Amino acid sequence: MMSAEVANKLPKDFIWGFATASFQIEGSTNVDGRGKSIWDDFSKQPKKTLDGRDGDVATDSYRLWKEDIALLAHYGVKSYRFSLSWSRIIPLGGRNDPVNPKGIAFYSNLIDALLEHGIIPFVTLYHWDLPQALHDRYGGWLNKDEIVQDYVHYAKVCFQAFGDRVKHWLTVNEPWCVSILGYGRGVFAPGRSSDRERSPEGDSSTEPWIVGHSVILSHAHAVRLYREEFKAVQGGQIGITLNGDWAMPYDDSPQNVEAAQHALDVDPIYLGHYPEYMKQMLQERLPEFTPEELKVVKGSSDFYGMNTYTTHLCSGDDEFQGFVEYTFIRPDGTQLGTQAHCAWLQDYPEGFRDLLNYIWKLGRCADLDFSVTENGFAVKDESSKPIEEALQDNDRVNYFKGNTASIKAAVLEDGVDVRAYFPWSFLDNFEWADGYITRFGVTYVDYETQQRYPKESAKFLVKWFGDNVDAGDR
Ligand code: PNW
Repeated sequence: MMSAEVANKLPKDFIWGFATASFQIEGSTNVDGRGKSIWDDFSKQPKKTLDGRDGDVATDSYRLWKEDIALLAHYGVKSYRFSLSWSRIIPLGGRNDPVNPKGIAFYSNLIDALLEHGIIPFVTLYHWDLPQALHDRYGGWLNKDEIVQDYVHYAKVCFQAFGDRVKHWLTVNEPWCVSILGYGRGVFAPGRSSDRERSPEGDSSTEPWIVGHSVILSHAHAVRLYREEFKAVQGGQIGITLNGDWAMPYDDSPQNVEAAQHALDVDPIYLGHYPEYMKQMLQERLPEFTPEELKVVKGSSDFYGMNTYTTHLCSGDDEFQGFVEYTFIRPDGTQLGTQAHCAWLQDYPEGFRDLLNYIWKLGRCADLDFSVTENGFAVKDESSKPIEEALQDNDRVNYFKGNTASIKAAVLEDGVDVRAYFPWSFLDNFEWADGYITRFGVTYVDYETQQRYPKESAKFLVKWFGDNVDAGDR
């Protein structure tokens, strides 16, 4: 019989750890044969990052990886989610281009060292750092036929090199950011947009949907390859991770209720088709899947991977056409929660619990379990404070207090089967268009010395998981 204490804890196989991504932490962009990624030059162009700084050094983790693993082990994490740099592994990116043994060796050593410390590697193949050569050669994600083949080849190289030890694969991180931020708003590399003040070329009315389509197909073909050629022997799981924030109607008017529902609609990987309202809105601008492609796309994730940060209030105008407006301000003028350093994030843990329940009900139909692969908070003014003060990251501690309580309630009271939880991020790091000004880390990084300092939030999370996950027989 389970003791009362065990029943009050998350199950012993619950995975928790911290997440990062290659371009945000590695630096050393021109060593050991690495090719350029689309973020290398983009981040060096004027006004692309808030502080004008690039990713050449970042948190220097390509050199300091042993220290980083020692810190992860000190925290006692069960797992570490990180991404592979395509440009280190195949510097020019393509299926006929050479593989770089030094790139393979770097990740191979990293994986071995994690395993030696008992830390499970959770590996993302693509976290936005496309090899520049593929963008220059044929337009990168804009060219479906070429990119699908090159991406699948890259995935195959990784399954062959690391799949004996890696049992948790994520194909792509957040297709929404890749397509909308990279090709619609143009704020992320490669920075294409119809806004000519921002970008010399690009068409925001078509390109995001072409890119989204290529990303979904690349993911799906890599999963098919894994299932056909690797899964039986290597025995891992593979899936994609999507942005998914909770959406509530601004008020109870029918168009706002509909707007919130649209904001939650899932994509072809789970539905087997694009949501109806998207087809209506975009008409011929939305690419169609051939019946053959759909067979590969539908069901192409072993689990539902979700990056979630916040909750929005949603509204649609009177003639609701599918375009959703988002706000954090309720009709009575109050804010939903504490504002983070970035505009798109407020702390609202109730929404997190609702989202966990909503996704679980959706996924149960398709027999999927799910993992929260990112969740985190950027504290206001953190970068301008002295280190000692920045380590007292109370707003982040409150955020994680609320969200860990929501996970626990969802699992133990609502019966939601969440398998993993990865706070973003292990370290302060290169926060894309925000440069180094916006910090998401549970570990403070002094960018002068590259010293790491655990913040209160790291201490809170380490203790919380120690107290709230069943330790089993260990
Ligand atoms: C995610 N938004 O990006 C990424 O996966 C991380 O690399 C990143 O550092 C982290 O969240 C924090 O930003 C997002 O505008 C970027 O809603 C923008 C949005 C959401 C997620």
